[in-house]
Amino acid sequence: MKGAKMLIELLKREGVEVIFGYPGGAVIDIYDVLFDTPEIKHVLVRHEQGAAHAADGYARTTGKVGVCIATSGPGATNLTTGLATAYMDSVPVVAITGQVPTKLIGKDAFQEADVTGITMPITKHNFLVTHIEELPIIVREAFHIASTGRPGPVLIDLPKDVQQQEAEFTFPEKVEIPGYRPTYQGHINQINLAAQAIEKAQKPLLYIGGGVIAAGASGALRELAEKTEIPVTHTLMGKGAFPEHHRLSLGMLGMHGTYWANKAIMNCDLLIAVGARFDDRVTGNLKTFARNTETIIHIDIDPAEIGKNVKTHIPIVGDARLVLEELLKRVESKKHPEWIQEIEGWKKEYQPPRKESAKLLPHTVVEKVYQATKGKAIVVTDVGQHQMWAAQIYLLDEPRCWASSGGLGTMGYGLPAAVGAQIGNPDKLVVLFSGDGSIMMKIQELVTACNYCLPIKIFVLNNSYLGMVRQWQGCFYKGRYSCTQLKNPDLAQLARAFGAEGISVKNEAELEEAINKALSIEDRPVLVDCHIEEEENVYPFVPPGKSLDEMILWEPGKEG
Ligand SMILES: Cc1ncc(C[n+]2csc(CCOP(=O)(O)OP(=O)(O)O)c2C)c(N)n1
Repeated sequence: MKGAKMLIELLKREGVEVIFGYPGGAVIDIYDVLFDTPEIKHVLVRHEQGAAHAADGYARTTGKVGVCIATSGPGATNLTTGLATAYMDSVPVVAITGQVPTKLIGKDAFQEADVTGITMPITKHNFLVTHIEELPIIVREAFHIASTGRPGPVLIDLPKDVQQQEAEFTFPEKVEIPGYRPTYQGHINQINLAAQAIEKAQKPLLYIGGGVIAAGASGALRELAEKTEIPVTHTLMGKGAFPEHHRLSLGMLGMHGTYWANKAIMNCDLLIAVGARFDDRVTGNLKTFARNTETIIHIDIDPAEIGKNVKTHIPIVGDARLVLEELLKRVESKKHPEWIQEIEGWKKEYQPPRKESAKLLPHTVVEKVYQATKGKAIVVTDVGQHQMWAAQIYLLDEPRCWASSGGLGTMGYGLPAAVGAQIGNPDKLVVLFSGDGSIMMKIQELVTACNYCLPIKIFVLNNSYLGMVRQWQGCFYKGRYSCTQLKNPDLAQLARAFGAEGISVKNEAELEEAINKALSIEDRPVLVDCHIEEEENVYPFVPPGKSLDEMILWEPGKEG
């Protein structure tokens, strides 16, 4: 069997149903096989970065490994932003890139790039296949590495001549990689220590991240929180891991988190971090982070995360679900009425003010979309203020309903990720919140969405600014708005040119009708261009480097 055919057979055996990609000379053999492979749906994107983000959006919302493919050289380098995005957020993706024939490697051949070298720091692992005999085990290992332990992207660079070589097809039953043995079971002694700490704590707090979703630990987490009455705050990546409407949910913490979540972090005596990595957007000033906390428990599958940013007293390396299940057996039912009351007090002390404005407010857009979709959509975002408004206002009760670039903060992620999410969840409603800056970064993927009749609902919070950067310029650079004002095309008209529905909304009165129309369209994407108040800022806001209790709660001079 030829290498290209062997690759596709191996992908089928791995259960791959869809590949996002873009052809080119170095992968033409693979595309030739795909031509005769109806079992695998190939989604033709319009830029390789879109393929990587689509594979990522597919993976985040389905829990399966996302697969993307690109040709050598520029095709492969275009994938890199998507791979780095997936890497930073621990998303399982397998990327396949064509490479120049083995004998030309290192000779500056046409469309040659050292892709394994380039992607080394932004993939969990990568492979250059130099002999066809290695292909079966490499593909198996790639899927194994991408989806086990701490998930992440894995790249397979496949030279053109290897695709054309012949060998017998094999499918290795077992994958055993020397030196790669993720620890799943947490150490029992450590789990016992954690149970004791929970028993002793007066003001415990769970701080959860995307690792809870990756491990399928939401159920165990909820049981633990309820049994021991421990309030829960989540990161941007952990959105949906614990129901946001639950009485024990404090919402998101960190730079744009809730006032009460950040207060709770600064006042808890026990902090239990699960599948979270103490990112600087979460901790604020590390010196003062959780300054009253006596004990920090950190549960994570990746030992490299433990103690990286904060000192941990009880480290537990293991799979979040397995560790929480063990922990559950060892803790007694508890109540913390005083602690809960203290938190309720913070909630009462500060409620975000409702602003009145003649212009359309971003909050109103997210709120109305939330109401119209009954909170049941898969929500995808781009990066900027709109991302934070979506995170703050569109509350989610289920895991895998949220796809947003957290670690890398990649503008342009949203539209292709929404394509991946909709392909992976054909029966679900997919809503994208984007900004006028972000949408233009990957607008070409609107063609993809149109070509595959994907009914994605795109809401652009159009403020004619690179809003988040403008906010920082306003707060820290004396309002010197250098290069952040945008002169945009008519986005609704642009959407129509692509073959999508395009609606322009200028005020609240038009919004409801637009949302209803958008929700009624089932055969193509809809872009609702919402012209919002231009200089609206995101609050609350912990300025960079400040402590979590130094939040700016609302616009200076406006209230409070
Ligand atoms: C690829 C990329 N380039 C630059 C940035 C820096 N950046 C972060 S937020 C932002 C502004 C985003 O503007 P827009 O998409 O219009 O959203 P808004 O903040 O206005 O809601 C920029 C430029 C980034 N995150 N990603």
